[in-house]
Amino acid sequence: MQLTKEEFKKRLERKLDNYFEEDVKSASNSDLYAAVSAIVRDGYTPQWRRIRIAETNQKQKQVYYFSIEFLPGTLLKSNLLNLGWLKTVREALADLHLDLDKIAAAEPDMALGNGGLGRLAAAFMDSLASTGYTGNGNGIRYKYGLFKQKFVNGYQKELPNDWLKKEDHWEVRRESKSVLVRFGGKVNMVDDNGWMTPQYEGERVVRAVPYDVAVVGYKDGLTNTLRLWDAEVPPEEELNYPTITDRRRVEDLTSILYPDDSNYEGRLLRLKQEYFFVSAGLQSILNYYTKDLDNKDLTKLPNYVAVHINDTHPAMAIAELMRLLVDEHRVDWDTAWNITQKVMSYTNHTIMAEAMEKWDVNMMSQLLPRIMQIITEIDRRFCVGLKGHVSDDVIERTRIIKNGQVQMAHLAIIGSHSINGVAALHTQLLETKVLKDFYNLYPDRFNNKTNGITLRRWLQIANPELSDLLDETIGKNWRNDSDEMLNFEKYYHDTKVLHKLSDIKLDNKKKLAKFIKERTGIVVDPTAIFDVQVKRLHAYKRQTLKLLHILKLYQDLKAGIDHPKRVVIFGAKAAPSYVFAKQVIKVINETANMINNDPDVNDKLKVIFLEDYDVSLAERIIPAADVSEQISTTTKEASGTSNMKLMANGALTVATMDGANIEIKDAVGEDNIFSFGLNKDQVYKYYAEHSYHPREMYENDAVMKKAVDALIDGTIPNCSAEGQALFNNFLGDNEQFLVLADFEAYLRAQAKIEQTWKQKRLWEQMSLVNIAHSERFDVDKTIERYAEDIWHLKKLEVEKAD
Ligand code: 26V
Repeated sequence: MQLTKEEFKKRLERKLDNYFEEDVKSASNSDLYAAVSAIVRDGYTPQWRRIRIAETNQKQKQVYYFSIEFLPGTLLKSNLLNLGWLKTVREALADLHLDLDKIAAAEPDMALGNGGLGRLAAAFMDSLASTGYTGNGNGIRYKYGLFKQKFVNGYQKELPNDWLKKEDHWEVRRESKSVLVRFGGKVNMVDDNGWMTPQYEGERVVRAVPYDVAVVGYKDGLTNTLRLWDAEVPPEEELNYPTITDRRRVEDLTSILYPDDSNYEGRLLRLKQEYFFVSAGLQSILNYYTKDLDNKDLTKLPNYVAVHINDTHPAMAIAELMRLLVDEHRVDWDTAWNITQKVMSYTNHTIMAEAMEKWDVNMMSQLLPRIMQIITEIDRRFCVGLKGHVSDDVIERTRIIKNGQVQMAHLAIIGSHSINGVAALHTQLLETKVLKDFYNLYPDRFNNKTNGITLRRWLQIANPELSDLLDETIGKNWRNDSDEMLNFEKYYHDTKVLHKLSDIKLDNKKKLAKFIKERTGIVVDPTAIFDVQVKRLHAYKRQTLKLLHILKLYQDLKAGIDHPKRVVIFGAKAAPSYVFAKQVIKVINETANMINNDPDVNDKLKVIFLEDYDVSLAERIIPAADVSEQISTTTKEASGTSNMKLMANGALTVATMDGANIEIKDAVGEDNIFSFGLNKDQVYKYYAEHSYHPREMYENDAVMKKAVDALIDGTIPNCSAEGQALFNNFLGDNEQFLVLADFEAYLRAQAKIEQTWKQKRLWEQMSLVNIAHSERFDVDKTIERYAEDIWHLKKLEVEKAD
């Protein structure tokens, strides 16, 4: 659909007049945002409808991506880009003396996710639409997104993120698609004409109302749907919810996103949330299948429907589909199980034992009595099926219900035809360590799908200057076909291109420096190394290792040992209940304060911890990064995705050989990455032999000792308790993340970074190689592999509108 500048201006005037009785000169950025987003909506709505009709007519198989988190960030610019309007609109606004970036900044981030897992789900949505597959998201419309982070005296404080305050401009409430979800009560099985049917007594009924968000594919892509469910009191049940407290309890179901992505907590509300969106999603799929597609033969369901379980949070989908098939559609158990396994597939996103979901049998029985019965039956049949074929030990280790708990990962694996990890190493560790027993049982179900990122957002939108340089050198088609980015490597010796690359980076750094000044009051030098670590705060991600490096640099500078100028930039939220992570934030903030105000350091080193890291902030930081910190303890980071975004923007990676870092190294070659640290075998050896004795390392390494002692010897003001906590943690024999074991190697890698930085041309060349090879992590490639290997999808054929 073409849009000219003049046409856009006309529409803008009309919208402003209709909505706000304002004109272009008087309207606020927030008014302008509302008007421009309305024009965008008008732009995609006809196509959205047309595609839904085409889907129903062609009866192509569709995937439904079930995820308890979706983290799209803002949508205005990405919808403009995907409609092919971004440039026109930017220019038209500029003609009117308006700045698209300022208008777009009025959009609140849709932060319905914690980190990697939620962001990946959003990237998959964008990619399915862009590559032409019919893929629907199914999730929860949280009233409050991930908390807003503030620092008060260096401590993290959490504030509610009321993103719906100003109403969301993209969602459409689809009341007609509402369904009912039942909780609690008692269930009795009664014989109804020979079919054992559940009869419910005293259950609570909640109405699930979908809010649909259009997912606009790039250029000639599809317009798909992200369906987010809200909980309401059903109008016909109002008498059962007489008090405000009763009603609030229903609405609370979808009010908050759990802000923890590290520790499993068996909270009833979370279990309710999981069942709520799973049941609503599956009911809506079956309604579509039996009514819109008019298909009564449920054995054919796997030819039309794939349901993907994003981590274990939606794993109850397996039991709920069984319930719907057996109880409501009267399909016999074996047939229903066959259908379920063919429909379901599951991705694992973490190997951290403490994040593995296990629900208490009693809790589940009370909240979801019929689901618990079904899971018990699945478990029983699983054990019976294996008896005599494998040892009883294996059965005990793999069964779903153990020690009064339901192991959600086991349910997900047993009920799916595909189980994948998110990077080669991660999948390998699932197969050989964490899920070894299952791998022995079902080797064919396991496969790897390395994560990807949407280059549309992280290059085209976040870094338009670099995108233009790619256009000028390799031509524009990389925007449709990322393979072509490899041609950028041909400019390895092209001085002009290398200069341009460094000019673009400097320009992005100036913009970030300005932003840092506005936000923090701190002045940073854009010519310094911008050294970036952006990700959730976790012990395993080792922001602490970076902290020790900072302390070492500081001590050097104080002692007159010179280093190239460096600005270390952190962005990280800690789960509100994660004490250690919050202590790390406090110590980093106090360290930053000390260094940034020490005249001896003479601006050679600055430490900036930006508040409230989210997708929008990532879009500012990542294009300005020189160094990408990917320093998790090897074996702990399933994949990582900020590593890919930073690489695509020309940052050089300093990395342990963990997660997708290994694949980055494979792509760019040893010489274009700074790799360091323990390998997986060394890490496992420490664990197996209990041979990690950090105190010895500390006693025997004067440099390490000095850096670590800074935590407790009064060097860093105002954080003696937190400093002591970190100190004790590092020196304990049971410190799992082996921070001190990697310290020396990390310093060496950083020294190499400094040397390379001094060779400007080499740095630019390495940066260029990284940009060129980021094509490997284009999410569209990841999606093609899911579509082909797991979901078995074909592309939808749509006629062009004009
Ligand atoms: C786990 C849990 C467990 C306790 C309950 C709350 C909760 C909420 C979310 C999660 C999922 C965390 C897992 C996660 O985000 N994993 C990240 O997934 C990325 C995408 O695959 C991957 O790049 C990161 O390496 C991985 O840490």
